[in-house]
Amino acid sequence: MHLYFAQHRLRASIFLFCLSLSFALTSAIAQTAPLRKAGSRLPPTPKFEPLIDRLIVTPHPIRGSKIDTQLTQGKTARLATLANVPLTLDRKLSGRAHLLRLNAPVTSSEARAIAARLRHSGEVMNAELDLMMQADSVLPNDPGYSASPGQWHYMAPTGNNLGGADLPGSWDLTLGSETINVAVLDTGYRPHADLLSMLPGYDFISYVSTANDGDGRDADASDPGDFVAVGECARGSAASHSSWHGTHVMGIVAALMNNGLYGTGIAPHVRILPVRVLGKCGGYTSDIADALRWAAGIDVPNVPRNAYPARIINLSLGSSGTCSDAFQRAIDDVNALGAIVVISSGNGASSAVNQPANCRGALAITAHAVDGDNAEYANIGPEVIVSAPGGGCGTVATNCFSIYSSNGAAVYSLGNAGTTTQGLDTGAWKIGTSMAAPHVAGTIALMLSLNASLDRAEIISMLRASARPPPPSGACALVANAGLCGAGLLDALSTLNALRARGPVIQMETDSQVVAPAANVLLRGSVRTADGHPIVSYRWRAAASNPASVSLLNADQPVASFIAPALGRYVFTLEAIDSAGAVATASASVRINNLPVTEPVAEQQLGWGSRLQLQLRATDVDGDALVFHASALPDGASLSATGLFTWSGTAPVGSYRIPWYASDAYGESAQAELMVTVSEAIGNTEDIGGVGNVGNVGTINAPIASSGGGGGSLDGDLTLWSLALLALGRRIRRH
Ligand SMILES: [Ca+2]
Ligand SMILES: [Ca+2]
Ligand SMILES: [Ca+2]
Ligand SMILES: [Ca+2]
Repeated sequence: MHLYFAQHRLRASIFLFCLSLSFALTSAIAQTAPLRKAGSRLPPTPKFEPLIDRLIVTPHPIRGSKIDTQLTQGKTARLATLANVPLTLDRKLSGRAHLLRLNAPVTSSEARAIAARLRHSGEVMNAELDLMMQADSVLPNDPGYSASPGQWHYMAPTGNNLGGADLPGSWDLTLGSETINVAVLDTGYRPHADLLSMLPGYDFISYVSTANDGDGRDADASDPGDFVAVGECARGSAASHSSWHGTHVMGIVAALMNNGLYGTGIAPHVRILPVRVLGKCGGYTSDIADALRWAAGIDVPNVPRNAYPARIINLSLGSSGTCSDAFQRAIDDVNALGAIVVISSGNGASSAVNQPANCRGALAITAHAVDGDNAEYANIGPEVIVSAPGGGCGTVATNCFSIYSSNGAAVYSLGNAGTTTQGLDTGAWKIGTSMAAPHVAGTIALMLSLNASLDRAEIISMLRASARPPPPSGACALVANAGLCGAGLLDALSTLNALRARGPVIQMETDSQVVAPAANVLLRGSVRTADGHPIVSYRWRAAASNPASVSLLNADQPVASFIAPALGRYVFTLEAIDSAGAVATASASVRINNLPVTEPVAEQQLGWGSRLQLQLRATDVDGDALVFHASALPDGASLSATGLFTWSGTAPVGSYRIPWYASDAYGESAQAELMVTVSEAIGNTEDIGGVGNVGNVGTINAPIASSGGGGGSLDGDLTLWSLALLALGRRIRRH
């Protein structure tokens, strides 16, 4: 076994030598191992939200006010008309509430719109979704988490999976805090349905040919793809598809949990700061060193200051060689600010850790397979802190290929279907030390969410002390490798338990609130103390970066409060000190959300059979994106999510009141009514507008058959058509 291992490392060193020659001009490459054995066990890629088929509706308490006290089948029918969906009364609940059923499940966003229509009708006091609650024990429902082999790399170590990072128990303590920022220096990000919106990052790639986005450095850190043709990176280098490597790494840190999509991340509530440093063929040391400093909040010439400094910086990249001076000085600078730099050890199958993971002050992370054995590709060395799941085959496995399904499993996270430029969202399996590093970055994010006062040395010491020993049959148990694999296998739950033994930790019960202006906002931290050490002091403080000052009530208690200002996002930090003098701090964020405001629309006149098209408008002082919707639209009318209302007046002559809504991202809606009078007018009423001077597109008198969007011109055909419709219309109206 030992002999095999020695030969293996020797072969790998020759390979590495060739690799470093072919990449002589390229400083750093993403450390995803090639997916040589990509299996067929992909979990299904869902394209839907969770489905909802029940609503809880509460009538008004006092008789005589619209729908009161008790729902009946008749009143339910009226609500169905208002909501514009079939509804049936299921049963009466406690506290005047009633359970209504939709006749078919709808997506949760549709269900929210239906509930909003009922609330805004004023007919009932409240309407809300009958949501499935989760047990306090957090087990993700995301399909990619539990599909076989699923996200084995997060699970508790058991059976054939000795490599799991032991997250499920950790998630009972925290899912991360929205106030913890994790910078990911990588290929940039793809906007993905399973990733929360990114913090405003930066693209540090100076060289246009590497950048592949048409220019040098810029403020858009999205990933345009890093596909290369044969010979593009070096003479004879292979072609490859776009990797979407950064999106995969970000998904491991913070993919959303319990949203029914893909898998989950380790710390789904933390925010990702995307910093783009890798493009076609890799990225340069000069750009990466600048990006390291910027990510931590240090100014870089000709780049706007980073408004969201990160405590944790993940680099899943590197190249062979000793730590360059440029990297060492950048890491020294960010460590001095308290930032923690987590770096993959490299995929050279070598006993030397790549740079910059081998720099002083970096947390070098090697990778292991599902069985806990050091991965066959993973570099090891004295700089390694711990090993984390990277997938692939273990080093000592002699028949990994044949038992791939249990021993060679890859790490499941987020990807993109595009082979060159971007395509649709996907899940993706990848293997490499690139995947191991973000497991540690995510775990540190959980630690800092429970206690942001921890310093680098304490974090390293807890990660090491709580690591599990590597399996005795694996490469890291060999005498020849003593001291080269770090302290063992990452164990998130043991690490968080070590954190709790050290002193108090804070579970922020109001981690991230959205409130209305002038609301009385409660800030609620619950503190878990270490044995025998009660808390002697609490102190809430407002962050210096808040947009305005607020006065905090009960700032020396675990629950403080303040009155919400008119606008903006506020951060507050709770500090708790126990009787042994141990300190914990944690932060909570509060976003003030205002209702959207609709712009008035003048009454519209529509000749029967003509086509009305107009842009409805609304504003949101918070800058939220708005979604338009309507209930009970007349036949032939439609309203797009962007507010484009279109109607051919084929309903009977008369006046129509059409309620419409604009909703922001937090489910707050403004209601307005569009008044349309359909008249018998013959000919062409080239009138309308009615939206004042805000760019309405007016009424277009055009044949329905050519309603592709252009304005109609009054030509002979149109006149004939109008007359024909008029005749048809009269015939209909006689019935
Ligand atoms: Ca650019
Ligand atoms: Ca860019
Ligand atoms: Ca998910
Ligand atoms: Ca808003």
